[in-house]
Amino acid sequence: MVDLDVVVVGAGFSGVYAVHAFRSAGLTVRAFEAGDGIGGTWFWNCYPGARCDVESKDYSYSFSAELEQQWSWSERYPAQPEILRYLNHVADRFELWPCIQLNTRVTGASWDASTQSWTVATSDGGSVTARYFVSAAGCLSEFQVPDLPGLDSFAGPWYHTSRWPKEGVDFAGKRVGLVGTGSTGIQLAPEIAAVAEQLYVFQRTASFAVPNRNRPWEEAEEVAFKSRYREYRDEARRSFLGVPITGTGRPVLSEPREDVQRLFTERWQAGGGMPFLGAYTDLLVSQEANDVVAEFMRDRIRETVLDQDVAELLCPRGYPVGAKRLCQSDEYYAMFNQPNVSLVDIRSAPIESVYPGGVKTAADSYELDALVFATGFDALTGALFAMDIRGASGLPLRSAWATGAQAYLGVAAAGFPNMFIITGPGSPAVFSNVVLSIEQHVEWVRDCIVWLRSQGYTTIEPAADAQSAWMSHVSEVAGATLFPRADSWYVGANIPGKPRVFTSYVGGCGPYRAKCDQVAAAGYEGFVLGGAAES
Ligand code: NA7
Repeated sequence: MVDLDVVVVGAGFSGVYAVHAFRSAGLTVRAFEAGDGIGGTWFWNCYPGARCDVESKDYSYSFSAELEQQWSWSERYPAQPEILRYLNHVADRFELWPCIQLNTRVTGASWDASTQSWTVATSDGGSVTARYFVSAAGCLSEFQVPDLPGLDSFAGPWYHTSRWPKEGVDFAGKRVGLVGTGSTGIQLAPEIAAVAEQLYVFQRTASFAVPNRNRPWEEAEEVAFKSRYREYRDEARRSFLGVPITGTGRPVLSEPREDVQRLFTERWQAGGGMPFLGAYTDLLVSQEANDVVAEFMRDRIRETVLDQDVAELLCPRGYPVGAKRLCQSDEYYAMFNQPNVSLVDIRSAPIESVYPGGVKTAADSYELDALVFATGFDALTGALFAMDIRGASGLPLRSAWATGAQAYLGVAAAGFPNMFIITGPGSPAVFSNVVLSIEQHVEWVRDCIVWLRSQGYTTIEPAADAQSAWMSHVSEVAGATLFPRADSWYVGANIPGKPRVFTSYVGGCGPYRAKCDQVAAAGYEGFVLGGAAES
């Protein structure tokens, strides 16, 4: 006898919905969550300025029409506290709390072939057995702090944005160093600059950022999108990014220059990254086309930042726009016009060490009272490797994926029976409106488990050849784009020693969903099923 049908790791957007979906299908389920609250990435990343770069009307569950109608988002782009309130509302509304165990980290999970079940070990010393093991641990959970000599000697406090103190931090009158200028650093910097005596932004790579143009939702606007929410969600499910975007449908290189300038300007004024890069068909596949949008963006930086030396340093070069996650901010570039903000180029003069009073680079020393790392995550695989996951014959996941993650459809891995990964490597997750991608995976896994039961199967795992064919397809599709051309977390370049592999599916959410549905309709084609004989 196993304790549960399903163990779920994590209670962020994925885990919360997984609990609801599995329980509604009649399965017994428990989610273990390391935090003392639900929310996952939105629980941990509570630094000032944390905000989603997908609009709230999109970045929200679509599984319940009533929830959709009754919840009101206050702003176009939701801030972290509001997202957390939303997730807690969902947990209350659907009475999910009895199935969620907080303050409990899953430390390991091993497959037992004799009982066809997983034994899941937790940080409280406990263990449970379950027929299915579902990771909803998220793509951006394991944060990374650079290994800087002397960091331990720093006299002031230092923070990583993904473990921000819940009680907040008072930087008033302080000299603060911020390392990292990705989406997180760009959101946080203006908040620190608003109160600190001095902010030093240590930049290794300049980022492209489009404006948010964040604003409150007007009531009329909310009524309008809610009046056709169901149709809108259907369009979103079939769309490329999980958000319906209207582009010209034409390549930028074939357009008259004035038209291009006009359209980019319109979209720049309107704000948001997806409509901006979705304006033309070739921006993410042709370097020449990408150069057009890159130069437009660099011009906006030069226009905004008064000191042209600083502006040039802020102008990203050397990688295509969009090949690193496109950042969004209404304030970041203009912040450099404040007298208390300095940009420090650590590409030409890297940080050499931290000393009790500050940071020393190859060129200078900076006296600091506090240090902040917005240095990102061991993405996609980090949270999975943080657990000791062992599949058939005790095979560690770390070893199976030593040269790069491998997952059939991005949802299951050969050698790991009855294990599913919500938004795993090989899926479109991080290139999409991830909430819709989460729903699609959870519903697909739920339907799969229900089907297996109905057919009397007790095990499922991908066939190795189906998995390698899928990963080859993932890589082929990516190879036709500019995405693999940047040193980003998409390819693992931010983690020393991590194999450089691009493992996200960039063939579009709609086509991906169709493929998953087709696999299911064909009796889970590409999977090896077991146990029917014993039923
Ligand atoms: P990112 O996008 O990985 O950005 C991390 C930033 O930290 C980036 O500017 C890095 O520079 C910098 N970094 C990382 N390690 C170092 C070291 N050792 N020294 C100096 N600078 C460093 O993480 P975010 O948290 O901003 O965003 C992650 C995702 O969350 C984002 O894509 C959205 O999807 C939401 P680099 O570019 O590597 O030179």
